[in-house]
Amino acid sequence: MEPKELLGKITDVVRECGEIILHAERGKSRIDEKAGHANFVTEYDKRIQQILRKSLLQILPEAVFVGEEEDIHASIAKGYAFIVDPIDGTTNFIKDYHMSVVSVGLTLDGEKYMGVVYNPYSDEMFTAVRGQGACLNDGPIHVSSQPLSNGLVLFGTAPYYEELAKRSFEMAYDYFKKALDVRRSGSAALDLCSVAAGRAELFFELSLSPWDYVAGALILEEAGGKVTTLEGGPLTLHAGCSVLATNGIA
Ligand code: 2AM
Ligand code: CA
Repeated sequence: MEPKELLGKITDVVRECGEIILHAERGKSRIDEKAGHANFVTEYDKRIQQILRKSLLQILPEAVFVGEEEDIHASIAKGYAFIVDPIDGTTNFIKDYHMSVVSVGLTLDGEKYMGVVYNPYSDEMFTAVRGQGACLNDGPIHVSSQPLSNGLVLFGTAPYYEELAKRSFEMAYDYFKKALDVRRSGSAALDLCSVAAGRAELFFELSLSPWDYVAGALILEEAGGKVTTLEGGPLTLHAGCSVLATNGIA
């Protein structure tokens, strides 16, 4: 299938899932706590993941499917693999904070190939195909050319690993002193897209999972940004790692 056709089919599915987030019946969503501090899952996370699994595998039946709400350890080294977060920003969703996205990454032979991140609250569809640039809705996007001193720093607090909290806030304080200000959205996928769209200059979080960053990392790279672990190595796509994303200058 042509990349453009494939991307179109994926964005159609993701948009439908965004509608479910928008029209979720507040209060009817049963909340379960997963392992770790502030690590929640709702019926909607599970329901949207089921829809994504069914619809995405209809588009590419040969693909492996890895989703946040299932403990799947399938190999992504060969062929296509969808790496999916049905709701990135689940705590925001529970609080009705309007800062949650659907994130679908597609890898090919273990490399990032396509990324789709949809914010239903703002109706913003971020997309990228490897080697073809990144888009927001129908237009191309590019990272900013601002230095850190004139930049916004986004960060995640890795809230389910309490032992990382102190270091997260120390780093945030260091960046706060060097940059214009800091922000914390609660969705790593959205933060990566915000740097990609030139709305912020840097994002970091000490521990994330592949479904939080595969799609957003490709979108950022295709928008001209740079993303590595905090140590400067490549992000791992089969297992979690830390994330440091910049516009390439900050
Ligand atoms: P979520 O909303 O899909 O759970 C918040 O700091 C960021 O970390 C969000 O993108 C959040 O995704 C993600 N996150 C939540 N729980 C996590 C976990 N157990 N491991 C890694 N990342 C997680
Ligand atoms: Ca999630």
